[in-house]
Amino acid sequence: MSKKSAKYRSDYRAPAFTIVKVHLSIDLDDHATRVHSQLQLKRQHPGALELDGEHLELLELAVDGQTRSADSYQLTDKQLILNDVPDEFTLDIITQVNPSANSALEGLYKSGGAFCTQCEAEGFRRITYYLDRPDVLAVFTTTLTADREQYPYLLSNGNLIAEGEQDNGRHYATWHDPHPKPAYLFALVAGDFDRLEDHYRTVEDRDVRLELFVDKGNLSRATYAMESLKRAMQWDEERFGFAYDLDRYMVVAVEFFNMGAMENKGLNIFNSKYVLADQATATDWDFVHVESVIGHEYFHNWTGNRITCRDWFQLSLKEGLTVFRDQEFSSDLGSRAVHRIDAIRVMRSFQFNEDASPMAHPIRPDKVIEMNNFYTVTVYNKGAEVIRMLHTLLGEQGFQTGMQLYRERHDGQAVTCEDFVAAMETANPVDLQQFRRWYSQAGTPEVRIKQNYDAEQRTLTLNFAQRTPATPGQTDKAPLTIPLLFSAYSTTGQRILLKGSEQVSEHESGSQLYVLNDSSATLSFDNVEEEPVIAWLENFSAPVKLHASMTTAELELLLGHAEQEVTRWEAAQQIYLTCLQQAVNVKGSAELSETQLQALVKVLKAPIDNALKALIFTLPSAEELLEYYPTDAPLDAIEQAVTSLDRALAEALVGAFTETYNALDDQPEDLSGEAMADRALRQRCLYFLALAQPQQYDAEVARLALQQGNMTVQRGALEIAVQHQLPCAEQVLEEFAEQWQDTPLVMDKWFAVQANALHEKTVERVNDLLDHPAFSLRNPNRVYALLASFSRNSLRFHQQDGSGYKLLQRIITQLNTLNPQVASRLITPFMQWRRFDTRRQEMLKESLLQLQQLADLAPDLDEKIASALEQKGESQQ
Ligand code: B3K
Ligand code: ZN
Repeated sequence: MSKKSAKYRSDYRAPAFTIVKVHLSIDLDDHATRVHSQLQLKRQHPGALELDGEHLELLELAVDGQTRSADSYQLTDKQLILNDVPDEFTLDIITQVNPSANSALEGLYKSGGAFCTQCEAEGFRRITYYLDRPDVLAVFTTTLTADREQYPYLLSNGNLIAEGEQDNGRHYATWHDPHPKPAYLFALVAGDFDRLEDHYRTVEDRDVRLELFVDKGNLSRATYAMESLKRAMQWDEERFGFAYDLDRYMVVAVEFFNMGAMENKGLNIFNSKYVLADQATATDWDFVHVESVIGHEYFHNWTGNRITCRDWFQLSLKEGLTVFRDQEFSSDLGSRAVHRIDAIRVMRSFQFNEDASPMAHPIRPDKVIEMNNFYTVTVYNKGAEVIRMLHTLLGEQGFQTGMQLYRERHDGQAVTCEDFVAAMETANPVDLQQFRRWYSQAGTPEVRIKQNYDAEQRTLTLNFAQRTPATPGQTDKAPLTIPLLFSAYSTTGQRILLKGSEQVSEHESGSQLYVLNDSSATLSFDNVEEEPVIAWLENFSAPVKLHASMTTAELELLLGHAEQEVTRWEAAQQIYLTCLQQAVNVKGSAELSETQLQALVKVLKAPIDNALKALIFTLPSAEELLEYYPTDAPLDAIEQAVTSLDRALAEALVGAFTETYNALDDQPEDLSGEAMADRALRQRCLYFLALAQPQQYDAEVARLALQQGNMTVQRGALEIAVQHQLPCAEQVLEEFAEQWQDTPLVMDKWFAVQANALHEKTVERVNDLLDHPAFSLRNPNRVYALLASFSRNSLRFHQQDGSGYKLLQRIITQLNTLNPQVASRLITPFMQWRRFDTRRQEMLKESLLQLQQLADLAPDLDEKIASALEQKGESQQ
């Protein structure tokens, strides 16, 4: 087994050489693509020239035009090393690769009929030998040659500077990108597409040609992405002062792609899932994500491309910041509360889980074996929360001043997270020394708040304590800077300002702000008329777990009266969670009290955003509940609790749900926020109605699931039919598949709905679906739809008999050689094996051990399995 060795952040060394210019000439062929790379190198430090290269066949090598024989360099399966070279010289390298055999989808590969690339993080080394590291910035010129008929479009980064015909039916195009960039931002695409063109005039008066390339026949499904792109360009100018810097911006949608999308300079490559959208085939959720991913990749042009990372340990420098930017973009354009709730749920359902797992890492990791394993919810989403805390502490204006300084200082450079924080600190009157710990410490901090009111003295005392549990390799945690946004209310629901403490300020969000810095602290307030009800951690102002024991009466008050929408939602979540936990503790059914039910009915009737109502009526998932049981997780009791709470709510509120459902118009064509909100609420009502009255709603659900025109409605009904196992379920599944067999993105939904189902037949069903003619392990979207969905369906994955484990182990084994990145994403639920009962622990561990024995175990899996099996408490360092 060839083991990949670990790299440490502290070992960073600048390279001996830099590459000033690159000219790539790529002769595209399905099986034997030839790459001629001409590099202009310049020495920066003493040492040999060490080029990275993997899965390449070296055909020729010349230094300043002189061919080098094999004994003048060292060649391994990972590197090409030249010892004896001048300080400045030209290096010509000719290599050959086989794109058709590339099922890992990293480097140059074929997606359907098109050639495309994915170079981040370390894929460029699968195209040619190179200094494949983000701190080497070069100016790229790229000439592509390919068969004219099969590949009419030849695209690469920058501006098109030449094109022409050859006499053998082939043609060529030369692209030049004036902005120096690291190799991970290189891209090429060759294929036959439908093309959508538009223009955008920047605030700097640059006329930018916008082009979207999609598979033939899909042009009408590209317009939403194009409109989103223009909105993103304008938003970035208005809110951040960043304008686009090339005359062309191209987006290509491909079907085979490991992730969401890639921000290659001037030539984004996208998973078609985040480009193609029309009402008939995409859900409202899809539209929202198309806009946010289009925005995300566009925003990288400044945060990632113009200012890039010095090394991959700094990934959050560009990802945390860019996620924050895309979240703000979505929030400025749509409902801020709805987007915030979405982000909070990602943190609680996935990031907290990662923080509690053997792969826990700080947002800026210290040790990496396979970089692809670190494109995580921690680096991305917790990274964005860290940026958001800075924003909370500095305010919008202070934050933007810091951003401008960051740009002035570092435009055109490859920098570190420290450089970012330093710019924020210089631009503002603030000391961020302690705040920096968010970059180095892993784990989810826990904050405890105790409230004491002395009615006689009219004083209020608040006690705070924070603690971060140990994570692998980090046993002692220091206290963090934790911004706590809060609002206090009187018992009649009036807002009260807590005054008299210098440590509390009024924040621009409307909440009050207290910054907890120490491991424990106390705040006192005099002249407080009555004991207030305090909503803490408003807007999830820090990525922490909060323990502030609230009574249900207090939560009901916040649900009904809180000014901030997110706080109302949070109160509902806490009410549900309390019920669920009580049920789990007694291994019984969950029940809601009469006053709780009344408070919820009031919400349904209140004049608030229907999208918020829909979210309030989305109960915490089994996965969220699992977070509260770090050992010996009581899966059966959790299942009983969540299913019984669903039913209790459904049965108690039939009347209110019926009324709401009937009052909401169904406007399938409308994409406004309001129409989306109505659909979301209708879907929630129908979910509960079909649960309470399956016979009565069977026909309605079947009709909606099969009536074409609006995929939100269709998919929603399909999910209800399958989830509740309505009489119509099988028939509806069959007909839905017939309707959509030629639309891959819709078929993904069909697979996912079945894998997500909570009922016991799911494992068997997923097993059967592996043999479905539309299923393929080579298509990541399909694998994620069926198997990532299943792996996140904790109750079914952990089914007692171990059948879920066996199923996923078998798939990971196959993907280990086929596509290690995808395999590695699927292993997540095995990582937490220590959290379950002895029997499950044994089975999960056995699967891990068997996977570890695979003859050609990929480093992606090797790294995760080794950390999962490490003795508890053993250091990862
Ligand atoms: N930067 C890419 C992710 C690349 C992942 C490589 N395994 C997409 C994004 O975050 O925008
Ligand atoms: Zn990104």
